Amino acid sequence: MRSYTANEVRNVVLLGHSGCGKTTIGEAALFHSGATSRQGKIEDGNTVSDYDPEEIRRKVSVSTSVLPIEWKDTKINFLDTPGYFDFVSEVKLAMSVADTALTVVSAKSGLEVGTEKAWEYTEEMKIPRMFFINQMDDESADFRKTLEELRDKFGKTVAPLQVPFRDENGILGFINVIKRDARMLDVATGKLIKCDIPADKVDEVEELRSMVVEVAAESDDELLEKYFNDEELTLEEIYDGLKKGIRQFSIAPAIFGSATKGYGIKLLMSTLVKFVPPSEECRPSFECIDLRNGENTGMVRYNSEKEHLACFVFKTISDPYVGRLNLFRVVSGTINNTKTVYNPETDTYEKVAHLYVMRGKEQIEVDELNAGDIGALAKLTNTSTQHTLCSKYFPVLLPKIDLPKPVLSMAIAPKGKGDEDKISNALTKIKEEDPTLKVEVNKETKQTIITGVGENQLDVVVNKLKTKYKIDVELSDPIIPYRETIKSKVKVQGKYKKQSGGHGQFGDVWIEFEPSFDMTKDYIFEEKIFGGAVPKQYFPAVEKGLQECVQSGVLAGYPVVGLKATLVDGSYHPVDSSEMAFKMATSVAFKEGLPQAKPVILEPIAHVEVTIPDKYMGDIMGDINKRRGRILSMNPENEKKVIVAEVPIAEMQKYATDLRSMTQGRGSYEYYFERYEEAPMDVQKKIIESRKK
Ligand SMILES: Nc1nc2c(ncn2[C@@H]2O[C@H](COP(=O)(O)OP(=O)(O)OP(=O)(O)O)[C@@H](O)[C@H]2O)c(=O)[nH]1
Ligand SMILES: [Mg+2]
Repeated sequence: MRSYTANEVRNVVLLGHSGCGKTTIGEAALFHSGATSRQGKIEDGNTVSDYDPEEIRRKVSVSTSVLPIEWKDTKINFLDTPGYFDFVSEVKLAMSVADTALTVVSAKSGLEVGTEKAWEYTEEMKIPRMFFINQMDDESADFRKTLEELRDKFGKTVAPLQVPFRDENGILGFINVIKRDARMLDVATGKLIKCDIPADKVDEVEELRSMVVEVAAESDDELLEKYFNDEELTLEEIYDGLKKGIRQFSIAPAIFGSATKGYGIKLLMSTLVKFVPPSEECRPSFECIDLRNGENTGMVRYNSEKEHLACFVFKTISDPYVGRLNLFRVVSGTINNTKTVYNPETDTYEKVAHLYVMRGKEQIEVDELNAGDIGALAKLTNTSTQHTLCSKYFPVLLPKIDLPKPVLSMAIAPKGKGDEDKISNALTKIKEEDPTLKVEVNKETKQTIITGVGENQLDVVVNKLKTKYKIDVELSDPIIPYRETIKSKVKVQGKYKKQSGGHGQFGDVWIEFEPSFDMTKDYIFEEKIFGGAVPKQYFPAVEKGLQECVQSGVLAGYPVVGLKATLVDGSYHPVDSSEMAFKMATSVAFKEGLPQAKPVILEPIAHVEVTIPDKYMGDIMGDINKRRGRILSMNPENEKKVIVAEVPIAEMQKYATDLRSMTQGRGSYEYYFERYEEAPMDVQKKIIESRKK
């Protein structure tokens, strides 16, 4: 593959709801551009993009693949992203290195949540966009309805460049709206043959044409004037207007086709080359931090091979079969296989021995890559996703993008004995590939907890462990770290006495237990001993005893917090008393005293912020109430609402899944531990019961 410059490259991210056909479009583009000799199918598990065993098994994409194709002296790097919402970080990272978004919509399903989200992302990131309305070969495909839904939702920005139609035999044809040129499918050859515009389509074509011409004219003052003077715009002028409109985000052209049948795929590639601005124009520069003189912000790097080198790593693959690879976009300058690059994040140098262009999992070795292009480096030891690689003499840091916070936690444990060490190594590797996966060992419960964005993501982790690392694991709800405390004051005696011949044991304490009201500390210990009733040397033993006792409360064995213990009296024996005996005496006092001091169970409460479209407000608030939550406020944020609430963590365990089903994936949330609170009586009873089992 030859090297391309930023004015010859289009980095196109494929977006859209799961199942709309993104991977199949990538596959069709590879085939129709001649990059591959046959077109793979999702059903056969042999597409270039979905090569991972998990993708083949599920028949959906779980991670982004790069699919470079060469078309009309231009390189189009398709970035095929997963449509499942759990993998949105893959989408966002792919978008961070793309210049244009191609949102795919199924003409069978019409507008879906994934289509809306794709639009939101392109609005956030301000990148030019285009639609491909796919699955037109299907009998149930409804192009009119799909287009209307798109225009209802996104306005007249959506500009159809074609009108599809079916003849009386159901055979498909397409009319080029701008050229007023109709083509009919020749069933025998699969080719499109020129034909007349069907009489019943003439008005429709004219109507759509004037819509497209109007938006094209609006992108340029001169064209607009001509348009208002009722002068006919030339084809070139319309094309120019479209190009400008795409660059200014005011036009998102829509074309139609079928990925499985290959209809519209060449047109798609040609449209990307002809109408979509090259990388250099879409993303002329990138903001970065200049590291030469401290950390200077506000600097930019131009998307040009003449600049100093800076690359942004948007993906790390760490796989026992594929090896370790870092995929990056050259943001500025040129990288070649003789260079050493600097990673300012880890302050290390990485050697560039082999430089690749990735096509799915295939590594195609190249000598150099210029600004605007996408490539990969193997075996970098200190580099991973969101890192910058740059010239050591002109170091810069490219900004990281915000990724969704992991919210769904599960405890993970190996089924087989002896896999504990293996599992933690494997999880480290999987985590490297997935920046939204969190892995930690809970000190209190000793459970390994994995936290992700959704159930599918965690399920992928389980399957990767099984197939790639040969470790069988099971997931369970994490143990909730309840606490115990007391609500009243008691004064009790704890006496420990043993006389079994020879040297005896004697310790005797009077302790006052009361609430300290400080739930961040387990206990506060004081002594008010007068006249040496307990000799000073035994005070530390009493405290030690207390320290051990608070590990396990008297109700359900959970750690005790918010306790104040004051040693007020006691007695000792000059020979039999010992530290050990005083520690035991304290334990007796604790076990005697706490049950009398109104012990209660405390549960962890989370601060929760749920972001949802307006129409779900009622449902979500009702649901939070059912979860024993308290709503603190409701605030507007862009087009959405944020509900701020406090909810017991025990009630939040499956919230990621439930919120998704309540909002069809439109809602998101974040939460963090806020404080402990006394659990309601019925909840306490259940907790105590379940600990007895
Ligand atoms: N009839 C028909 N089926 C299609 C077409 N394009 C894709 N499909 C089928 O639709 C299903 C989903 O296609 P994919 O390419 O996996 O869709 P995707 O958008 O990549 O899905 P995710 O990876 O889950 O986001 C597969 O069974 C494809 O064979 C098409 O043009 N016509
Ligand atoms: Mg896919």
